[in-house]
Amino acid sequence: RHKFWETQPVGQFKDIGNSSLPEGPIEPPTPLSEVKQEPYNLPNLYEWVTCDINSEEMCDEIYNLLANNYVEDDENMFRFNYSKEFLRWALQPPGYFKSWHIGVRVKSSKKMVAFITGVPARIRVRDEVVNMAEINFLCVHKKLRTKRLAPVMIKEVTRRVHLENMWQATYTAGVVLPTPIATCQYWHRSLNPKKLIDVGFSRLGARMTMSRTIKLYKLPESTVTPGFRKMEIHDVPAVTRLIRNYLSHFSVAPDFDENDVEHWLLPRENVVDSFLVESPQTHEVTDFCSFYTLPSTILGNQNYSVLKAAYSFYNVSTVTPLLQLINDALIVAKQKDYDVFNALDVMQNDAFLKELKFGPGDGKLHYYLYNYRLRHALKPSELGLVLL
Ligand code: YNC
Ligand code: MG
Repeated sequence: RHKFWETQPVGQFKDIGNSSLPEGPIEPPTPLSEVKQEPYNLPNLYEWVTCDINSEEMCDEIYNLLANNYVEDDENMFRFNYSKEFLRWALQPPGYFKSWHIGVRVKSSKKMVAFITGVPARIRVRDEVVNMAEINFLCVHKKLRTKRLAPVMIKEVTRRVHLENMWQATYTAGVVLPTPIATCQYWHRSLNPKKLIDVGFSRLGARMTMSRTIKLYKLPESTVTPGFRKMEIHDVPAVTRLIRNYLSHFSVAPDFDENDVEHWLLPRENVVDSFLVESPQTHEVTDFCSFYTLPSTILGNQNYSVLKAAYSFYNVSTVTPLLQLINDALIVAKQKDYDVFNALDVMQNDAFLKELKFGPGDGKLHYYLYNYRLRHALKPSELGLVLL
């Protein structure tokens, strides 16, 4: 059924429920000298390219490939529209490898037709911190689909990850593959209900009028928590302590150090927003919330072309109630003109989704590990990881 995935060191469907298999790596590392030194073969018309995301021209080519060919919803009404600034951020965390930013071009025209990326991350699985690759942005041009190019892309990124002496990876996908470590759901909180209904993102509820709907989702003009402010560079040590302690409670979570926190959580305009609560009394940082910016192109609407979406990233509440903290995040997202605030049911998000008027989305997001077996699938609330 999965001609490619059956050959890979991933949990297989036939092994589900077999508790005699140990947790941990499926295959041991091989000596680096035994890792294939040359790239995998592509069909003859195509060639590999290692992408320089800092080059304006290359960044444009990658942006355009993804903007026209990357992930769409099931009804093909929306397509992710990652910005160039976002891609530069996502692909250049501390210790990144340029060799893991992999494109495929048509030899004759040099047109970019496929892409896949990895970035390094320390991911803790239960008590073990594992050096992994986070794989993302796998994309094959619409005209080259179902020609088995994706397995070649995956094998090539795997080879380049192995060359850096890393043997595990994590990734998420909307499709079911062998086999998810967790299956999560997106929830959506309307900030601009009229536009969301006009573009077909949401529907008017039963026995609801537009004006009642607008009133239902109305938010205060400004945040309510005393000491709530934007994160700044001098907050990195305090935020790192807060986040590390919080993430230690989940079965799978990143092992962030101060450099990671500075990269992933320090605010960048139109890419990532982070806020914290500094106690007006003690000046301690007690709470934190963040979201990243990922617009979607609206396909075939007369009135609107872009849906502005915020995605809940990492949140920690120790003093401010989580509901109030996230409500303040909704308020700033509304101030910044986002149309919708999205969140997965990971970590403790379940505790605020319904109360803050998020509605469940259709479609799931499956989380995976490569070359690492877990005995049982995790509940979304056991996951402390958000990928972009
Ligand atoms: C997917 N999303 O099952 P079998 S998510 C992984 N992730 O293999 P073909 C996928 N595998 O079942 P197409 C996948 N989607 O026969 C499909 N597959 O064993 C598998 N869409 O290949 C599929 N981006 O080339 C099948 O299919 C085989 O032309 C079929 O290409 C697929 O970034 C794709 O959704 C997704 O651009 C490129 O449809 C294409 O359809 C496309 O004939 C729109 O492929 C965009 C889209 C995916 C977003 C993502 C995470 C990717 C993870 C990849 C796996 C990483 C493994 C770890 C590597 C490092 C290891 C170390 C160490
Ligand atoms: Mg293909």
